[in-house]
Amino acid sequence: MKNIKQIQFEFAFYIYLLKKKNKNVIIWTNYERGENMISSIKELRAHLERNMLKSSKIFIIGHNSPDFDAIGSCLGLSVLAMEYGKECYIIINDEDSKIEPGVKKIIDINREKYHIINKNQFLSKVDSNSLLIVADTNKQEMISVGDCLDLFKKVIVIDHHSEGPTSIQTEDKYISEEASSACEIVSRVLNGNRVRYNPEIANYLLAGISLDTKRFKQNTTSHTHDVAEKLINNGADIDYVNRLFLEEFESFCRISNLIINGTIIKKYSESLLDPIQVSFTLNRNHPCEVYLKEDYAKAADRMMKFSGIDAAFTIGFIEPGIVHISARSGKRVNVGAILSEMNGGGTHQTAGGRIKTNDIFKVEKELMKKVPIGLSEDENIAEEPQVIKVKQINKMRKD
Ligand SMILES: [Mn+2]
Repeated sequence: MKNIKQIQFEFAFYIYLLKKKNKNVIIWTNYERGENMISSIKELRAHLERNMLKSSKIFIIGHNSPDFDAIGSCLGLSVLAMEYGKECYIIINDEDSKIEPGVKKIIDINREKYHIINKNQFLSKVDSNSLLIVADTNKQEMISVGDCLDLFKKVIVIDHHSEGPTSIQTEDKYISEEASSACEIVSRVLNGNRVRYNPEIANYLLAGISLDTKRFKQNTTSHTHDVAEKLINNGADIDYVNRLFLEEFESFCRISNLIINGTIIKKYSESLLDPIQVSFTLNRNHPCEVYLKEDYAKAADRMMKFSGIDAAFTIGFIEPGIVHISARSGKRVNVGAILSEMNGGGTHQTAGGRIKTNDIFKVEKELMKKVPIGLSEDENIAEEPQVIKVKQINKMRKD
């Protein structure tokens, strides 16, 4: 019987012979977790070409809460699919409020042109000869169609993160941990195939690389710089890319200001060890300030990250005369039940509401009174909820 070393040697020798004869071979190497991998960009290009041409429809997806690298690599892959004349869709299933502003801008601009769809729309389009390409992640739980992988004839993964126990099981993986980003890999595929792409796509690919290398300060190789040069030659505008990042910074400042300048935390139960704590955020310095609806949702999400907060409400104007409430909670407070009493509603953990008024403080007061509606009867509810934390309320309300 042959041992494994002999088999490996013979295998390598046959590959060598085939390559010498100039045959286009795909090498399947045995990965440490026993899965097959595509081992070079050249093979990836051939592999993508063959599988894209064979498929009836191509679906492309990045990780949930896509960043610049995820959206940039998805758009780059769409360009390739369109080059082959294929029906192609990008699946993005996140709520708008969960997507960073710079990324959301890219999605909004390209929704029509690159057929960006959600999971429900995908379910109505997928057929038995569909291809899925996953970019910028290899983990099943990180993609919104992770529970529908059986619907695809083939799944190809293109990523630069290490694999783990929840990695997608497929024989078609190109994972290069040396690559700075998924956008770097996709750019190399496009450049190698001499696919023509417009300056906008070059911008998005450069933004992805720029994000994952912390602006070319980390994880770069000669490939990264080579690809960046080619993207710039193809019309990428560094100024535009910088402005995309600035948009995220501005949104971060807006939300942080809202939280820092206007959060009260109240204790709603008498339990000493594990009291129910609810935060109320509104701009107490400039109560009439108008924010985006997404800003309130993000502020509430951010408050929930602090341990000890069981529910978070953010309150503010979305236009003059209309006050919006965004609410998030863990297990102990039913914010949907509370907000259904305030012209809104939602689920146990996520809810919202809007009220026509100019008196935002009255809305807050009313909301504070309604919190016990969302608490379980077993809780020892305090009669007068105690304020345990007030953040930097510099100026008091004038009227
Ligand atoms: Mn990435």
